[in-house]
Amino acid sequence: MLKISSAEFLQGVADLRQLPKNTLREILFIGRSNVGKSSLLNKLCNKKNLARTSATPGKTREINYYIINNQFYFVDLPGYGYAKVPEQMRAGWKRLIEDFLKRGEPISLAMQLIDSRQEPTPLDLMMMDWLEYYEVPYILVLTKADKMPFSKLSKQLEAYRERFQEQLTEGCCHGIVPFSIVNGDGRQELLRITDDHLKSSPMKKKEAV
Ligand SMILES: Nc1nc2c(ncn2[C@@H]2O[C@H](COP(=O)(O)OP(=O)(O)OP(=O)(O)O)[C@@H](O)[C@H]2O)c(=O)[nH]1
Ligand SMILES: [Mg+2]
Repeated sequence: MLKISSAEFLQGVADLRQLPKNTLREILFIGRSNVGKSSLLNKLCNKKNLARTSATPGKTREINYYIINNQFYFVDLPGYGYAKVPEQMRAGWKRLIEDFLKRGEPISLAMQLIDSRQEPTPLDLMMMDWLEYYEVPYILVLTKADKMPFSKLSKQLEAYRERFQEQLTEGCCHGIVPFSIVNGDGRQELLRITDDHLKSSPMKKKEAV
């Protein structure tokens, strides 16, 4: 089980030239604005105000790097699908995220967040296509699970499993996990999956010259 003993904000990145110099394994948090990315990151670290959360969508504009246990990064990606964002900025976002995913090696796992009460949006599906295309291992996290009665949540989980069966069996999807910051559901499982992926995808050491 992964134990998080330290978590610190490192830097915000608006441009890939600003990526941290120290290349470490990355766990990504992806999803539309307001889906609960920053909340999930805080809950995993058990730190209330590590990542800024907000009831106003579109607050996280940059790719935010957090260093965990001085060993790997949690990376909070800017949320998408916020209606008030101008078209030009949206194009910039697409380019940034696609270039970001293309880097391949440092990315151990992406958590693709979707509100448990909703169907995936066209942008969620596009993101999942990108993750498959660039062969990034990912899991679907169904957020705000506390807002659904248990029976409905089970049905929704089943529906997601059926819908994404191909991604689960032949693609890069490694699981679908309901999650809630209110009761902590899913936290242990996400920490376990994170740990597995960090262990199974060690960074290739640079050849000594
Ligand atoms: N009930 C409930 N509310 C949640 C949960 N997760 C997040 N929220 C709320 O949803 C709102 C948005 O959460 P954030 O974590 O800021 O969302 P985000 O995805 O980081 O949003 P952006 O930074 O705008 O992309 C906040 O008001 C949170 O308190 C959850 O599991 N349960
Ligand atoms: Mg956020």
